[in-house]
Amino acid sequence: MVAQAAQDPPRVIGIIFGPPGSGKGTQAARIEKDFRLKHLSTGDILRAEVAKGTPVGTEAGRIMAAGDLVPDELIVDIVRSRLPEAETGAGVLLDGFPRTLRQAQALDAMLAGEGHRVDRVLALDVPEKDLVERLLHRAAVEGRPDDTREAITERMHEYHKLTEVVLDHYRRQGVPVEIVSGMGSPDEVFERIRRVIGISSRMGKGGTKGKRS
Ligand code: B4P
Repeated sequence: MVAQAAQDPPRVIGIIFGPPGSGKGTQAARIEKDFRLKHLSTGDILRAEVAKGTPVGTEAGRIMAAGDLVPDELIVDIVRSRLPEAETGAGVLLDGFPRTLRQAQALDAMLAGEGHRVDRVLALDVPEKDLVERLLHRAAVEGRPDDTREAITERMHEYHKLTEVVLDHYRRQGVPVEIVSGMGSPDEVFERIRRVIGISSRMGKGGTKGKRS
C-alpha cells in the first residue's frame, strides 16, 4: 500500500511562511485537517527531539533556547529523511522550513530529484509588536524556553536577516506567493486562508503572485 502510494506524484508541495509567532503552526494544523495535507513542522520535530533527549535534541535545544536557527545541514537532513513519507499523501505543507536561502535551495534540489517543486507559498503577515505580545503570552501559558524576551528579539532578528529572503527566492521562480493577514482570531485568519486556497479545497490551484488577502 505504501509502496504503491509512493509511486504516485504528490498533489502539492505548499509552504506556510511567516515570522515567529505569526501563527504558522496554529493555521497549519487547520489546513492539514481541512485540505488533507501532511503537516511537516521542523519546530515540532526539533521540540520532540529535545523532549526525547536525543543527540540532535541536545544540540538543537541549546540553539533554539537562544533564539537562533539550528544549522542548515541538521535541518536539511531531518527534512530529507521525513519528506518521502509525507509525500505519499495528498500533499505536503511545510511549516518553519525553509528558513534560509540554503535550506530553500536544498529543498528545491530534493524535490527536483523527484520531478517536483514548491507549488505555493502562504505567508502570514503580523506586525512585530503583536508578534512579541503573542509570544510573551505563550511564554506565560506554555513556558517554551525560546519565548523569553531576549530569545524573541534574536528570533525576529534572524527572521529579517536570514528568512525573509526565502520569499523572494520563490517569487523569482514564479511560485505563487500569497500574503495573508495573520491578525484577528485564529478562525478569522483561517477563513482568509480558505478563501486564498480557493473553493477547490486543494492547494496548488490558481493563485496570484504576491497578492495580499
Ligand atoms: P517554530 O516552531 O517554527 O516556532 P514559531 O516561529 O514560534 O512558530 P509559529 O509561527 O508556528 O507560532 P504558533 O502558530 O505556535 O520554530 C521554533 C524554533 O525552532 C526556531 O526559533 C528555530 O530555533 C528552530 N527551527 C525550526 N525550524 C527551523 C529551520 N528550518 N531552520 C533552523 N532552525 C529552525 O503561534 C504562536 C503563538 O501565537 C501561539 O501561542 C498561538 O496560540 C498564538 N496565536 C496563533 N494565532 C493567533 C491569532 N490569530 N491571534 C492571537 N494569537 C495567536
